[in-house]
Amino acid sequence: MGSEAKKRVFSGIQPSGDLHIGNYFGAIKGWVEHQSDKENFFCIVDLHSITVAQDPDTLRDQTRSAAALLFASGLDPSICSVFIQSQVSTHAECCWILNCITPLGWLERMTQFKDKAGDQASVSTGLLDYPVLMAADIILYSAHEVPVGDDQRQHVELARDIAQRFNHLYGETFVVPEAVIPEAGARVMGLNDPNAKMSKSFADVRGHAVGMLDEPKEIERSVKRAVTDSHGEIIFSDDAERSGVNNLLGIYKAVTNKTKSEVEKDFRDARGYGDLKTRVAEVLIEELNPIRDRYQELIKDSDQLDKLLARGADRAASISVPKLQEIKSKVGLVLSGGP
Ligand code: AQP
Repeated sequence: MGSEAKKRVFSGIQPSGDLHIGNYFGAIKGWVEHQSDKENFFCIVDLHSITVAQDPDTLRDQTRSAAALLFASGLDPSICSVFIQSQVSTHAECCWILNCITPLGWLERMTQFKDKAGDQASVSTGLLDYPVLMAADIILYSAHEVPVGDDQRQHVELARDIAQRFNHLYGETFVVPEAVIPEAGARVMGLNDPNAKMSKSFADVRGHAVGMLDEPKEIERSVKRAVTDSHGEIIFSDDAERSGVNNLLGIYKAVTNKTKSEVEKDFRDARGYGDLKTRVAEVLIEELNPIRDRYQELIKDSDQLDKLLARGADRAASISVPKLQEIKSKVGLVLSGGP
């Protein structure tokens, strides 16, 4: 198959904290597995991160760390464009134009906005506008597919609505993207609260998340502390009371790529939840050890990391700059150096 026939993929990750196994199984692992058969753009979305308060030095470190982790997880810079969102200015410019055709009500309905805004006294306009910037990220690249965890499904739906509205107002301009949600790992829940999604924002809460860079001892400790129940049976279940065990089985399934019945078979002779937790910790350690080792190498060589990111940003600009010119022209803006 020639590269022209390959489907284009765009996805992003916020450098808003330490990346965890939810980010890995919900997004990164799938990006790596399918990178050869697609044309890929993966973006560290630092502009999205500043929709909530960030310490500037910490944000810079986390942005570089997220980039190194993507490469360490197996993204190959010769076939994927990995770049930092704020280094390609088309994203913010396109977002402004899309803001002007997006009804406010569409944004006020977003559940992630409602969850994050919660009962905070002051919420930034950026937090409300988050999904429009995400729509700009995706449709600037004419991406067909957006591989994300289940929590981002509603935002991709909104990107589709915005693309369709623009096409309707100004003529065919954007590809209408599709969300691609993995079957296993689509929603990894907090180990301390299996009814809430594992999230970077709670990563400092003891026992909430397994970080992608956690040492084996920490992984064991977090998994051993995971909330379970008193039923004792190690099977998948939709029962909310059993969501802790379900989450641990889901993590095991995401690591091993086994079917549900194969996973349940693996635990048929287990002696209680102690055995389940030991095995889940073991497979996680096996999966994350080589990633952590490669990360340590990459993060040491900051010149090389900057070069890889500059290469990704150049490739991204080569697609998104002409697309932004087309958008500007369609809405009636005067282009510099042309009609
Ligand atoms: N718990 C999760 N289970 C499965 N997938 C998840 N993702 C995030 N959490 C889980 C997926 O990871 C990708 C990158 O997410 P993001 O960084 O853009 O933002 P997020 O979804 O808001 O992630 P967090 O960890 O909850 O960060 P904060 O706390 O900063 O908001 C996405 O594909 C997402 O679906």
